[in-house]
Amino acid sequence: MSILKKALTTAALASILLAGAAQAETKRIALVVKALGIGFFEAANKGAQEAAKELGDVEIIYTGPTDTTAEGQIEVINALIAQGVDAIAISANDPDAVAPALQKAMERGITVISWDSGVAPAGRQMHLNPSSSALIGNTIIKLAADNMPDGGDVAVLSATSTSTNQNIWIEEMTKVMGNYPGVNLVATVYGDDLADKSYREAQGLIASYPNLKAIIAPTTVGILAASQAVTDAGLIGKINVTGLGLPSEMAGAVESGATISFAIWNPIDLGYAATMLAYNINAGAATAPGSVIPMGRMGNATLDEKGEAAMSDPFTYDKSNIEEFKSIF
Ligand code: RAM
Repeated sequence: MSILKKALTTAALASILLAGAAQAETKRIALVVKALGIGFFEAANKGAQEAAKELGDVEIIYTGPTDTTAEGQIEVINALIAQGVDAIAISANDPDAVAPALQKAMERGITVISWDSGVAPAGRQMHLNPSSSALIGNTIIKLAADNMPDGGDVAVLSATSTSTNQNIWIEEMTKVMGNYPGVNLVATVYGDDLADKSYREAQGLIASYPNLKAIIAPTTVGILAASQAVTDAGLIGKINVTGLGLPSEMAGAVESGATISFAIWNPIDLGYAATMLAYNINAGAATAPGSVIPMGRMGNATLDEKGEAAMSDPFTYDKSNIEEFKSIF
């Protein structure tokens, strides 16, 4: 073999080996969402992709069931275990039902964290809350009460009845209802984060409670559907729809007056932070209470005694600022 040929062969071999090594080192992080087709999670995926790009050696698998069920998520988790992914970062439809499948994943060496909607501690290594749950609970009732000077009836339109995050926020909200003496919570209904079911549930509230002054929907799917139901019923100005929404989806409702104001944190940042945490835990970061785990441009997460951390405060949107944010998320 000529020297030149030998050099070429060696170079080719080396590049094949290098390519193989690079491939083996790529970390596959699955972002498991409550259901596909929800704008909030698509925005979170943008943040996850941004984190992957920044980290360089990460592939994001954005996945979830077609509707917001724990059964659907369990199927997804089992498929991810079979694929041998490196990490799973899940927003859970039920804190307990998905835990056994996630325990199986951890037994196989897969890093598991929850974000947005939590998993019971036994089923994950940590949980990232978007914000303080108490602050979110306070915010959603305040948004309604501040526009009800004479008090009156309010109802909650939530996501699923097993959704960890909405249930905690509603619980935190009811704890502070005493601060709003004239405001009565008359019902809590569930639209399952499905647009059509949420719309029908909002119609049901409107029909059942003629004195309703506000619908509080702590879900981006619910708030949009409720604002449409109120608009279609000709009740803008009578029933204010508030809660947690995306500026991109709620701009029309704010313009029409169906929604005076609503709140949310940045879902892109949340997906970015969850990805950074999954990556760093997979790389060996500790998850004992008190551990500090870096989240790239989002700073550090400090785990509390329940293995939870919070990202940032919710922000309120209304006519004065929605234009600025509706093209971002
Ligand atoms: C929906 C989902 C999500 C929640 C937001 C506010 O998109 O239920 O879990 O965080 O609303």
